[in-house]
Amino acid sequence: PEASVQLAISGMTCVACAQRIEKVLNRLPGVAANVNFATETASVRFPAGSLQTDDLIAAVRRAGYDASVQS
Ligand code: 9UX
Repeated sequence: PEASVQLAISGMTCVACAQRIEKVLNRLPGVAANVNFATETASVRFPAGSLQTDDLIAAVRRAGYDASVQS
């Protein structure tokens, strides 16, 4: 089943940072991500059967930023 999560992203200093993170997330199979630089958030839809929220966060961290689940 498809799940969705809203992430708070930190460490973005320009609009290209958001595009970078979006690419990194969208490279994961089945993921559809939208990163908003202004609000420092990411809306992510992902296949819950093969990925977990932690996988999304790990991908963001590997790219040099940080992410946490937005409550
Ligand atoms: Mo521009 Mo954002 O180099 O790191 S992509 S500041």
